[in-house]
Amino acid sequence: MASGRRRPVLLLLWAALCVGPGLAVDRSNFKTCEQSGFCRRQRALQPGRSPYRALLESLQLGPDAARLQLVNEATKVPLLLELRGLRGNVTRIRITELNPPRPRFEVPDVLLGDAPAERLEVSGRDEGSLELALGPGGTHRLLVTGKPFRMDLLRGRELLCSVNARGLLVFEHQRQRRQQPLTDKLTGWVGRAWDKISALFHRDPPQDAPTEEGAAAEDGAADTTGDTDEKPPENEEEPGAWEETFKTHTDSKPYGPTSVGLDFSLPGFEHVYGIPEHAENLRLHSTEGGDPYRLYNLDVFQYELHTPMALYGSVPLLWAHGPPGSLGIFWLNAAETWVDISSNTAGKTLLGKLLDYMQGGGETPQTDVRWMSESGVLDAFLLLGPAPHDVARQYGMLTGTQALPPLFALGYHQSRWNYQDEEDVAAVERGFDAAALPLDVLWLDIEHADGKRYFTWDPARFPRPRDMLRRLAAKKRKMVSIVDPHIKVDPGYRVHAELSARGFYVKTKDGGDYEGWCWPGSAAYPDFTNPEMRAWWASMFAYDQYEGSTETLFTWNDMNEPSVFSGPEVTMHKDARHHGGWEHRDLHNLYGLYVQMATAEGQIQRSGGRHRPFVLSRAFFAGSQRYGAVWTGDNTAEWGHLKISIPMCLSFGLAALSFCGGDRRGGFFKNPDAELLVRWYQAGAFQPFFRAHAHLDTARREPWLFGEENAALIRAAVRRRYALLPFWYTAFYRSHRHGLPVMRPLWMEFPEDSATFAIDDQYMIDRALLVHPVTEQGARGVQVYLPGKGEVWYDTDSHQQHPAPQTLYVPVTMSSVPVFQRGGTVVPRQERPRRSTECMQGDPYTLHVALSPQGTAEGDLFLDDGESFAYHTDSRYLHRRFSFANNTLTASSADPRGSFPSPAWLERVVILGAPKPAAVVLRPAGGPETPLHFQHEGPVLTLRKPGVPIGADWEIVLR
Ligand code: NBV
Repeated sequence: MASGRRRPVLLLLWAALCVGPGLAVDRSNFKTCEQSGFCRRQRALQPGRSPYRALLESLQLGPDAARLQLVNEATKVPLLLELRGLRGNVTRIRITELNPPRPRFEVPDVLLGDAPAERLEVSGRDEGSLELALGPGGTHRLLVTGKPFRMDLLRGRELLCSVNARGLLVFEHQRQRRQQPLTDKLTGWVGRAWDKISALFHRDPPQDAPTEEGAAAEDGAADTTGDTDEKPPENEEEPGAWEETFKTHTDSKPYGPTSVGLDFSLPGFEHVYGIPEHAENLRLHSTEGGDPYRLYNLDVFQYELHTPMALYGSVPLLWAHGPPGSLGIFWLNAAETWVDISSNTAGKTLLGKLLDYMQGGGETPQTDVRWMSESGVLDAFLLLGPAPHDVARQYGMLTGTQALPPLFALGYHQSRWNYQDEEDVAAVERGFDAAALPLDVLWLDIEHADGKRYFTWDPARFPRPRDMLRRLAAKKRKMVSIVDPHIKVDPGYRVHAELSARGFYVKTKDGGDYEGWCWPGSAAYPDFTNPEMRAWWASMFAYDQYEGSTETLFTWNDMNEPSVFSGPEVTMHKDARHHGGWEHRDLHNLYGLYVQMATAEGQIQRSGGRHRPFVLSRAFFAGSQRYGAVWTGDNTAEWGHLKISIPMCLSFGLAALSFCGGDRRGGFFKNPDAELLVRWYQAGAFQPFFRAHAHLDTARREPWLFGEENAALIRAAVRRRYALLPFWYTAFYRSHRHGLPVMRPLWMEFPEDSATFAIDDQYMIDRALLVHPVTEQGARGVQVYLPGKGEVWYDTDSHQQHPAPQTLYVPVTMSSVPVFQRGGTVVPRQERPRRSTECMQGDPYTLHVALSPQGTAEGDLFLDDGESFAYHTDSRYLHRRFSFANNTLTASSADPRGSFPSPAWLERVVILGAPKPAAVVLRPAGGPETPLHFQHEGPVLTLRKPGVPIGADWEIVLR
């Protein structure tokens, strides 16, 4: 077939472009704020007096909201301000046009439903302002000032957040187009002519065109950025307001300028976090003097570190944390968005701050955040905490929590672009068995499909997919195949024929099917925003539709930003049309979420609603946590990329995306050396999604290819992961139930310890383990900060006890991954090495009890069948609690609603920090007391074979 013939040319091109030194993003493919019309317009507006006035006399108090009008004193256009106090300490601020000539886009399918609102009461009023009481018993107050419009949110007497205090509210109302400047006409004409030429070109492309870089290089050849900095005369529109060009692409903007923006001032807060996805430190930097952080889902080839550039996914949730507590700002807008951050302490050294303090306190630290979005309404939620766990719960209440993954998905995944054929798959699997390495899932990338026609198999390489899946399933292993959302335009391809016949593709502004260039060549893009299309897509996962699939085949959605090689910034034209007539501009950041949603739904349906899905997605938005896992995209085999995977996953976690990981095992691009590979495995084993993946042109790198010594180090890392699976699974259950991230910044657990606020090379898993992976080449030791005044930590290798707080130097060898268990916690483990997670079902448990200085500990264990929804629909689960106090370890039910007939039993209890007892006895509930064998060595007391069922109640007493 055509793409088959082209393959050698493509491969050569890839090889030339992708290997070798000096890989770097081509920044010219992506807009800066200056090149993005609305960002430039908004940023040109300096802080000052806001032109907006709140008409206080227009206030109407309804049962769910307070409504009042705002008016722009320059344009006289009225806006509607709606204020809601949502149950659970959340304030919602919504601003839209009072009389919109055309409805503006409001983000659907992200909020779980209308969160119950509390009635707001007027608690004070004078000529220029009014005060609304919020929260139970009026704990919070919202002071609305009329002229200029401003809002101050107070908790008691403490000011938490001011809105529009810097006067940066922008609401570009819909309008009639005024006189068009000649420059615009000319650039528009050139752009449209070029679009027509390139449309022709893309219908009949040259043989070697379909690469992302190819598209990029082609773009670079004709850079015709049309916007200028000239200020338009009064009666003309700002250049670019009604039509914008970027490189060779024209964005016809039939509705003109429609952007929205607002500033939030956060007194007392010096540290802000969140707004993934950026290849950045956890703590966000001031954007003064540079570009704002950008949220616009993009396929960024060979991304760089430490830039505010957009990446594959976006969650417009920002966290502030500091002495006032924690606070979140959730900006619900799916259009291109930029976020500016400034602070009065930015750039000041610690010494500078200290001097300020000594000279009378200096200024109160303050961070200012400014959001700017291209279209839609202004809809912001203030999550008022006050503790970090509260903010996480509040966000979970609004957008949902992490879907509980099937247990296998927490095991180890082996991927590569590409495993060549069925024999290659079998050989790799045999390799894992021979090397005694656990493995749960093997992955197939785009080459497995017939000419990149997803939902099919290459007949020569994968002639018997069902048999292949059955062979894997017999070993209790699964497979994931890739299903991308770009669909090959080929009338003989059933998926395309149906999508086009049903009118399910995204349309161009002129009403035809939108086509772009992607892996299969000319491709069209299903309109995932259309619920009917999503239902159809979901039906494609039925076993008789997706031929060759079985219940052990799961899905990977890649390129769903969506990636369009021939489109502006390698994505879809903003003036493309979706269901309901909405422009792509309005909902760009939602597209990827919908792809994952429809795919997950398909997997659920194919099992008759019984089984939990597993779908990995590259693009995401707020709410994506409900549909599966995400990863950090195409990283590079460099130490910096290994290091950045920690803060990236931490900021995903803050956005409720707990199921996150970077491409493990050495990075996607380039070839890692053995040291980097081993360190990557060790770090990956302690991150939620644990997958090895590699680019097509990299050398094969299955662990056994690096010699026995390195294979042994990797084996140890992977086995360590498997031993901790009960702990991971329980953490995921907590994340699912309560919205708490699995992988957490230290400050989430130690919110008062300011030494933790900027740490992002170590983190907590749930509340019990502190991990500091080795991410430096040639490291001989790492500095680990152990937080918590009056607490203790136990090194999980040496079991040595360390008091906190302190910074501890931990010497490391190639086998070390510094992990500490917090005193006062219990960690459940399953310590028998097995082939896969399914083989561990029913295996006995070991409890690691780490005592606090007070001699206490608490922990839990969640278990179920690991695959179905029965935990939810039929309460088929066990949630056990273990607590240690007064020399007694007690097992009880953490949730008596659940029951599950697990054959598993308790094999061992390891107690850290206990003095040597004279005797140890087991008291099963209702049974006779029996003595237990024990061993006491150094700080470790080991109790052998309590032998009680894991679901039973019992006590173990140390005498
Ligand atoms: O499908 C091929 C790759 C995939 O291996 C990778 O993980 C994705 O992030 N895909 C991107 C497309 C091409 C990348 C250069």
